Amino acid sequence: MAEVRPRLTKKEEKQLQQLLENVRFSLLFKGSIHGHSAVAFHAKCDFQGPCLVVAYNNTGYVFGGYSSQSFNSYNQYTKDERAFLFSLNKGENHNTPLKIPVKNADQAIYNITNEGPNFGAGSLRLLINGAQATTTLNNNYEFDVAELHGNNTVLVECEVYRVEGIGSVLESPWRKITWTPEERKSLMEFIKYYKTCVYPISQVRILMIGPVGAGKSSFFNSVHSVFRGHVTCQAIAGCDSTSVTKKYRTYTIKDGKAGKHLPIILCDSMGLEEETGAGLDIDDIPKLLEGHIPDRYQFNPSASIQSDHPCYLKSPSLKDKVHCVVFVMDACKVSILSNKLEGKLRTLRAKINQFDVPQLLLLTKVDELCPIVAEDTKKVYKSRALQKQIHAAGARLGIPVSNILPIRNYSTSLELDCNNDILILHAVQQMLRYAENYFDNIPLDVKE
Ligand SMILES: Nc1nc2c(ncn2[C@@H]2O[C@H](COP(=O)(O)OP(=O)(O)OP(=O)(O)O)[C@@H](O)[C@H]2O)c(=O)[nH]1
Ligand SMILES: [Mg+2]
Repeated sequence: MAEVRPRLTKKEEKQLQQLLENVRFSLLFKGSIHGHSAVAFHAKCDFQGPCLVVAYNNTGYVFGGYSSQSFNSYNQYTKDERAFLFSLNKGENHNTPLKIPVKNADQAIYNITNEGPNFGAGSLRLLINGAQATTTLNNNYEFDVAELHGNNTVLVECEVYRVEGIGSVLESPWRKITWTPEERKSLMEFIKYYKTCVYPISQVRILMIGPVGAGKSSFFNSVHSVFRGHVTCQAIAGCDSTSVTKKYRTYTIKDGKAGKHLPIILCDSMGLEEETGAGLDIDDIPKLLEGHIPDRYQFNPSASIQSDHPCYLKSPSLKDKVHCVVFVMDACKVSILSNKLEGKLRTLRAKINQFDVPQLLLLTKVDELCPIVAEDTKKVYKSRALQKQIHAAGARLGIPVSNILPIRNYSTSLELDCNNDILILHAVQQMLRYAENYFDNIPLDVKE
């Protein structure tokens, strides 16, 4: 028996992927092997989930239809709003496939035992009298027959592919982002020229808190990288069972190597652990918020800093206080976050609320969570897996979804990527905006 190998070329597969986005095709049925018959078709293709039927005629047209619902032998119509017919264009625009969406979804597919694939009650029928197709113009799909198959219904092959991965991306993003170099530039300018609403505070202090290994230090490195123009690693990042960051660091960032300082100070803290006496001591948080803890202070997981400590800053001013808190969490760990750590984070939130400091949540490692995002950062707001994690994180920590931002830190790549930069810069922009709410909340006499 001949080998059951797809006839679809890589180029044709790519074109079909433009119509379906982030899917893989796996060959279920091949007429030349299994038989160009309704019986063989139903035996191989019924109840297989979303399928793509691909017909090849002897003048080189590759055409067919997609059903997001399983084929079956129930002798009735299957409703499918996502069904379509297609043809891989042979003309000048040969890279742009023709997609004919269903018009009457109630009659998208006609599943009959003694017939092969039948789209739209005869709009396109395949495996008729063996390797034949027929087309009928009705209201279920509207198309030009010549465009579909060049008026040639004699098939040299008919294949059915199961479409895997459908449903892992949303049709349209749930947050709109402009993914262009101009957008990247305009975000950078926004940050560079940002001025706080409170004179003489020129820099907004942002405190990053989160579990060990969440990507806090990497986030600083990422922001630094964007403004430096290449990937940097000033903050030590890495993996360990306890926090890699042991000292409190308040990082300023320059615009370029010799440029002006940006209006942000990113404060990197030790990672949180679920046990008391390990990781960042949550009693240190109010002191961090109030600006009593200086740069390079060595955290002590078993005891919070006291006012008689030689490093303790006794009278910090408004500029030394934290103006926005950013929780940092690994997107892959949201569902396995222990109840103890969740409790600790919730306690922290309650403490921070008492200081009226606005809070954001960065969900890092979105590339590890979702391979679709790993391949293309632009899909970040289309990935269902990530959307689910964002909602789950919001529910677990009691943070509104509007305050949650996905991030892909520079961790493996040596080159900057415009789309990655846009995500990072968006997060910084949000931090500046949230810090403004902190300043709005403080009484006038403190501001003056
Ligand atoms: N793939 C991927 N890896 C990341 C991302 N962010 C951080 N990492 C990796 O995760 C590991 C931990 O990152 P760190 O930045 O050190 O995490 P941290 O929160 O500072 O950790 P501690 O200082 O130990 O509390 C490092 O190996 C990073 O390279 C990301 O967005 N994607
Ligand atoms: Mg760190």
